[in-house]
Amino acid sequence: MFNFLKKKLKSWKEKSKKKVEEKAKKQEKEEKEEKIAEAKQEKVEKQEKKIEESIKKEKPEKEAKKQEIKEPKQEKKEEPEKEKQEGEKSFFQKIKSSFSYKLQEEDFEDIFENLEEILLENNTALETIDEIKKNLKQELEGKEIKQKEIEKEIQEALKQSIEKILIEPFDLVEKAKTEKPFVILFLGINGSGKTTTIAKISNLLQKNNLKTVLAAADTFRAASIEQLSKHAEKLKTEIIKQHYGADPTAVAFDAIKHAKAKNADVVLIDTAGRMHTKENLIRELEKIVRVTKPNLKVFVAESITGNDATEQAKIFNDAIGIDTVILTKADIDEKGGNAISISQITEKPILFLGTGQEYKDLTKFNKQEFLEKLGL
Ligand SMILES: Nc1nc2c(ncn2[C@@H]2O[C@H](COP(=O)(O)OP(=O)(O)OP(=O)(O)O)[C@@H](O)[C@H]2O)c(=O)[nH]1
Ligand SMILES: [Mg+2]
Repeated sequence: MFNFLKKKLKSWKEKSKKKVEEKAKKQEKEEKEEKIAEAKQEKVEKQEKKIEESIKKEKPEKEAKKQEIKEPKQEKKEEPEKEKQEGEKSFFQKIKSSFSYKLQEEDFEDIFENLEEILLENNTALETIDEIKKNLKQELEGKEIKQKEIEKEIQEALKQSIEKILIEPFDLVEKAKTEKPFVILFLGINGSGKTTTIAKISNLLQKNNLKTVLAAADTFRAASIEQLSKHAEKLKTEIIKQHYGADPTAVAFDAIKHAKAKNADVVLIDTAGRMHTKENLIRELEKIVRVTKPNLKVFVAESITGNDATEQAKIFNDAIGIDTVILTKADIDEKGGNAISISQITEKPILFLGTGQEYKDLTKFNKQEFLEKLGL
């Protein structure tokens, strides 16, 4: 999962480190040379001053010599010499240990150019890349970076930049207990994994002692009612269905009525992913929302569909308003940029990742785990 992006980001870190390190080393060398030149100049000036002073003193010294007073000249000379040596040593050590590099505008250009390519290649939307770049610059701008820590700092900055975009999800099981029946509407384009995800969620809720009712409100696609019925049978839960072409809103409404009568906890509404036109589909979903007033509208998207998933999320979010996202097929997604883009564009949390075709293949989305998977 997300291995391709992980590998790419690793090489980005190394490349960025190299580039910045080269510049930092050059700057360190220049600074050192400048400081050495300054120190030398200082030394010359001091010596000149000394000579001047000794010339000035010469006259009264000649008179003093007459009195022949012995002075411990040698000892006096040695002490300041030693001090000077130690002073110089610590001075150069100081330059070395305290040197840190401040990223310049051109460094950002280098870092961003490479990063932009990688993120684009990994299904991250342009708008999201801009946000990451903005965050990254904020993290690194003006920061004094020790040479040894360049890679670590760059990695940490990218981690923070993506972390800022991702939203920690809520606990679905706990949330589902806040109302009875708790109504969840699943929406998304055809084939994204809605029906399979409904079965997985029902399984999870049932395992947590919540009674579910499935609503077969995809009355458009042939075989969709059978598909959900099979899941209901396997999961030993109830399903409310009608015939093909029936009004999806009526099916959903019936399921809620049934749940109330049977004291069920959660209603899971399956919807069509395609109708005659996209406008038809959106209008139908709007109607279901108006009538059933779901507690949660879950957008189901495929992790692997490139930038399409993000665009669809935007369309559904603008038209219907989604509360959260489930990203399916993460098990076969090596890229992972969609997770970042969808979070950034919808500003809604990713609740789960679908990680296979079995009921158990549903993993709660976790920001830290996701970042770790990307090697951050
Ligand atoms: N590998 C993998 N396959 C999945 C996952 N979720 C769903 N699928 C598969 O994706 C295909 C489509 O899933 P469905 O649940 O039928 O998708 P849908 O959104 O209901 O499709 P429509 O009813 O046509 O709109 C099926 O073959 C599922 O088994 C997942 O997390 N991982
Ligand atoms: Mg379906």
